[in-house]
Parts: sequence; C-alpha cells; structure tokens
Amino acid sequence: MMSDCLFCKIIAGEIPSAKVYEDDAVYAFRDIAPMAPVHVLVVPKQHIASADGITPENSAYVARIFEVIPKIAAAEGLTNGYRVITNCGEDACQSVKHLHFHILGGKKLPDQMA
Ligand code: DGP
Repeated sequence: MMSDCLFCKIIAGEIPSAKVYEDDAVYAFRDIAPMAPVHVLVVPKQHIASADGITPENSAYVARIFEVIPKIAAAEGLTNGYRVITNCGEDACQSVKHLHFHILGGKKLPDQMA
C-alpha cells in the first residue's frame, strides 16, 4: 500500500466507496463522478501507478482484472456492450496515479475516443 495513494486508501477501507466486487487481488467500486449510467473502476490491490508500470512481475494483476471485468459487466446488466478505458499519464489526463480501468456502459457511448 502507498500511504499517499487515494485508491490504496479506498482498497484498505480508509476512505469509503461503493464496492461492486472484491477478491484477493482485485477491487471494484463506483466512480464518484459517473460519466455513464454504469461507471465502475476496477483496480489491482497491489499499487501499480499506471499502465506504464505494468511489468512481467505484476502483469498477472492485469490478467485477473480482465477476467473480472466480464463478471462485473454481467452483474451490472451491460448486455449490449460496454467500454473499458485506462488513462495513462498527463496527456491522457490520468488524475489518480493507481492503475485503474473504467467500465462504462448502460447507454450508447460516443464513438470518438479523443
Ligand atoms: P482518471 O481520470 O482516469 O485518473 O480517473 C480517476 C477517476 O477516479 C475519476 O473518474 C473520478 C474517480 N474518483 C476520484 N476520486 C474518487 C473517490 O474518492 N471515490 C471514487 N469512488 N471515485 C473517485
């Protein structure tokens, strides 16, 4: 755990969150400022700063996250599709420096990515 990391504090329960999923490696919770009817953030419990910090040593966390994402999507009723996004670094406007994947769905999303 990184003591100054917002999402590490959420994972630890020091900051409340609306949890939608948890296992030994993965935590998922509702985004505080949803941009779609369903907007869930999926994070590794191990602190990884961003997609830029994925290595052979920690990439299993990413695999676990992508195994969990379809389960969350199904539980949220996203039968017509959804989008998975990770923002990495300044140009992508990453605001929380703990790797996280946004699941967005529940409506037809804009077709442009940027
Ligand atoms: P990004 O811009 O990709 O770093 O996304 C960070 C997201 O985190 C953003 O959509 C808002 C969300 N967020 C920030 N602070 C909190 C918080 O305290 N609780 C929850 N649930 N979400 C937060």
